[in-house]
Amino acid sequence: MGMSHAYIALGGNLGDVLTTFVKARKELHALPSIRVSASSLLYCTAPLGPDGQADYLNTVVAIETSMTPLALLEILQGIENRAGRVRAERWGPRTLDLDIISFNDMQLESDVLTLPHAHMHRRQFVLRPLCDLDANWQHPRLRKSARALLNEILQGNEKPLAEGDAW
Ligand code: A4P
Ligand code: MG
Repeated sequence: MGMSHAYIALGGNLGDVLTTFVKARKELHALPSIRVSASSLLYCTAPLGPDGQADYLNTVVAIETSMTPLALLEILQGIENRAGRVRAERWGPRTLDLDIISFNDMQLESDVLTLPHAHMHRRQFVLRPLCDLDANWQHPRLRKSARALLNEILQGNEKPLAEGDAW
């Protein structure tokens, strides 16, 4: 059985987000086809998108899986739904968002799945936790490391995230 390596970003800004993250990580790890191998620190981040929403919590976990990317996406959507996710406005508040950041060094652009995640290289709330886990991770299309992508954002004068916490 071939094992793949993937990074999953967790985000949320509604309800008890930390408890939701802990539950989601447990649900993932409990699946026979997924092993959660590492968790980054947990960051409190200013909302990107419509004004007036609460700050987000963001983190990234590393997994080993025997699943295909599409099967993994379905599993993640099931976990989001059980966490009370309601899809309303784009980039609006949510209890739990689970995005596949990368899957091996696969490059994919389909209606349902883009790999690596289409916006990951422009988001500190993804790159900073990813750097906790592997700053040398290479974006397969941009051919730049997570650290280099994060440095580009910081050089554009975006305020660095506050220190993260273990969870
Ligand atoms: N989809 C395509 N590629 C992927 C992928 N790599 N991983 C499709 C997961 N899903 C992927 O997502 C819409 C569709 O994207 C899915 O049906 C899937 O087929 P969604 O989760 O239903 O809707 P969404 O979350 O509103 O859209 P999206 O694009 O995931 O939103 P974003 O871009 O993730 O933005 N601010 C802070 N500080 N922190 C955050 O985490 N998150 C968002 C959500 C906005 N602002 C934020 C944060
Ligand atoms: Mg999403």
